[in-house]
Amino acid sequence: MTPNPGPRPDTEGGAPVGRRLILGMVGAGALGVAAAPALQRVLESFAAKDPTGVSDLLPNGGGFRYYSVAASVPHKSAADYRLTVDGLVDRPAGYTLPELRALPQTRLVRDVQCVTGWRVPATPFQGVRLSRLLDAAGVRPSARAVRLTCFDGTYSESLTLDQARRPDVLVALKMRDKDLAHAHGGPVRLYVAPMYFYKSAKWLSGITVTDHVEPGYWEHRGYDVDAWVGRSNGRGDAPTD
Ligand SMILES: Nc1nc2c(c(=O)[nH]1)N[C@H]1C(S)=C(S)[C@@H](COP(=O)(O)O)O[C@H]1N2
Ligand SMILES: [Mo]
Repeated sequence: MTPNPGPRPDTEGGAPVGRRLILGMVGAGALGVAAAPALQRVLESFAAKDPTGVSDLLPNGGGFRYYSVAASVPHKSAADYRLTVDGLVDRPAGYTLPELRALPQTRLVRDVQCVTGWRVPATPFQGVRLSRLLDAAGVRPSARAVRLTCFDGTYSESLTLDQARRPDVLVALKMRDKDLAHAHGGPVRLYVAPMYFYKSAKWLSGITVTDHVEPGYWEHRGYDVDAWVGRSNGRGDAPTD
């Protein structure tokens, strides 16, 4: 088993947009930049532990934190969203949102875990198995890995082909039984249930089959490519189609 990498310094929200958003939520922008990190930690620990459910009323409530390494991210609708599948495949493809919605959907309920320590229990995600899109594309024998790219223009992720073919890895269209909101990577994000949440690339736009693992954004910065959360996560109830 790959060693659990454990909690990391909270650098993922380092993009100023994350802090601006949280400050904006409580109307505390006037406190200034110096106070922002400390205030963010207080708000985050409140949101993570909140027994009252009040944080569910916040725009990114319910324990989730908004992360984006890109300063701004375009909005894509059913009219202009495309997911391309290319690389070492026999049949490259481009899927529209209606086409993805028309494919068989898989719903999983697992705990979300970020390496910086926050966790959201029992969160439903739903979408198309990545393995289905890979099978439709016809993966060539020389293929070993998958590279995921995002329409934020910055983030990327990677999986080995074996990881990508797991039944608990989805091209997700819904979270908590609602269409994925833009803040959570909508209209389409990757959802890698058994791994730390950084593997779940938001604003997914490309799936490229490769002959070796190309480390993703955070992996270039020291995170593990194999990001298994632990034995118990992702080994629970069987997925339902
Ligand atoms: N495109 C993109 N995807 C991303 C990230 C990001 O910055 N950009 N952050 C990752 C990390 S570290 C986490 S914990 C989750 C956060 O998802 P959320 O914003 O829906 O809570 O998204 C992951 N996917
Ligand atoms: Mo994360």
